[in-house]
Amino acid sequence: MNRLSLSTAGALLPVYLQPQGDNPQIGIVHLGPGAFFRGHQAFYTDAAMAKAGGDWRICAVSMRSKDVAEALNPQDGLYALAQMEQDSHLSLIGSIAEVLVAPLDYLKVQARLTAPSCKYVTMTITEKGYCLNNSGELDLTHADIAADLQLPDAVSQAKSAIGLLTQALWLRHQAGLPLLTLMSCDNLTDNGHKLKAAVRCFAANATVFAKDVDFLLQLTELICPCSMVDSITPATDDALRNLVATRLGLQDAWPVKREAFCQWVVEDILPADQPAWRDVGVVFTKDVTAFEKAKLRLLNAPHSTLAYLGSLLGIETVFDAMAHPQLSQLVRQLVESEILPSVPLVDGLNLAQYSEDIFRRFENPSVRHLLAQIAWDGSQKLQMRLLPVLRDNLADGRSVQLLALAIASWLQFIRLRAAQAAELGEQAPALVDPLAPLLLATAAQCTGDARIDVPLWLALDSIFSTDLVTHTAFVSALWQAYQQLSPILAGGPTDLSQFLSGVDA
Ligand code: CS2
Repeated sequence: MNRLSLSTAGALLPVYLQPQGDNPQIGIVHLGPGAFFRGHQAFYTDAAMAKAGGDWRICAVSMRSKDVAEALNPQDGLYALAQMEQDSHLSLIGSIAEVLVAPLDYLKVQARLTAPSCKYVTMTITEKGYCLNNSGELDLTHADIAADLQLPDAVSQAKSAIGLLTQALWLRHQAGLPLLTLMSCDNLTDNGHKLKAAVRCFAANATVFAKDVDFLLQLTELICPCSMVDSITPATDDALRNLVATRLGLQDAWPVKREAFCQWVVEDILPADQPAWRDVGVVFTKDVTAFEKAKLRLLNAPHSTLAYLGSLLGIETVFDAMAHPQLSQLVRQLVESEILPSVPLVDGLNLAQYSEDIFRRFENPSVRHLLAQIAWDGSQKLQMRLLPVLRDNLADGRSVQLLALAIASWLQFIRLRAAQAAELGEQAPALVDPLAPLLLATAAQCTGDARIDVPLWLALDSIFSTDLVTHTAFVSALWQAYQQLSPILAGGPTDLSQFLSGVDA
């Protein structure tokens, strides 16, 4: 079977890549070419070019791994996107022109970022990729940031995305080119504002840039719109590769699958020269904050809760977790009684219906979304998904019992991973988290007794800040939930009814 490429795709090619098409140039660089990006921003940009043309092809840049580059470059950047509902809809996405690997192609990456034709940088680098501390500011003590701040010039290889972006902005400044528009497409609250502040903070502290007053001043003009991104995108598997081969008759090394639902809400501050995203369903609005909060609290918070509690019960996917009567009732109760009251109203959006629709999406049998994938990077994700709700509820005197249960289930999940590592060695599922060494070292001191364990966990000030650690309502709820979960980890009964009955009205 032929491999997918410009020469084998024929009529499947998007119109702008057809022989009579515009053959558009690169106008966007994207950092973090993961499956989510390829099912979301790359999808919208593909549709925008098909609809209205423009030089908006994407140079995708991987900050670490060469896997995506090795899969897509032999396919001229082409790949299939499957929208998984009852019948899976397949389309060919042509918006990615090439995939570069920063550690291997650094100067080429910088050349793309400093090209006059490049206008935008979009990014999906995950919560940890911004190297922020638990107050959401650039962590100057983060190993990658500390190293990048000391780089002797603007072309030496930076490890962090923030370092790479600041270098590119400075090189454009030196060349008299306009700044790039930087678009965070990650699940962070105030993602655009945090990104802008991080770049400015980096520039003000970097040996190379700190004295360049003009540049620091120009960075006050940097455009970094906030955005809310949403589409459930499980990891690619061989079943998908086979489906694509059967349906297209071409071999695609790395297709992508997601649910049909897809949403992008962007703060309406982009320069006039922009891809026709608003013509293909992207929502532009003055204030994205309420949308972000609604999505992070009503989708991502329950997702993480299902991931940790479900993993403790030995459940594998979101669909299976929602089919577990007690677990689905528990997560619905968490949303109804503790999360929904903390979500600010969104114009034109019925929050209760929005939440119900999200549970429907979790119950989609065609989307096999592994809890283990959602469980990654808990130390970063909780800062955005659960701790802000917890703080709001503590401040407003609302219940935090189920929120504490969600956090306790994450702590017990870390113990589960530690126990699996001790038992299975290399075969064990890894604890994927930038703070894994610290978390596993803490788990190693734990016994399952909340009196001993909870103080150890709360001592992790890179996760739990003083306002939470000193709040008795939270600490006692966490203590209680942790104590009730320990038997499950020890192979005891997996009855969750104890958590359902204890909930304050
Ligand atoms: C998930 C998200 O992996 C995770 O942490 O909660 O990727 C989620 O599927 C997306 O945010 C949905 O838009």
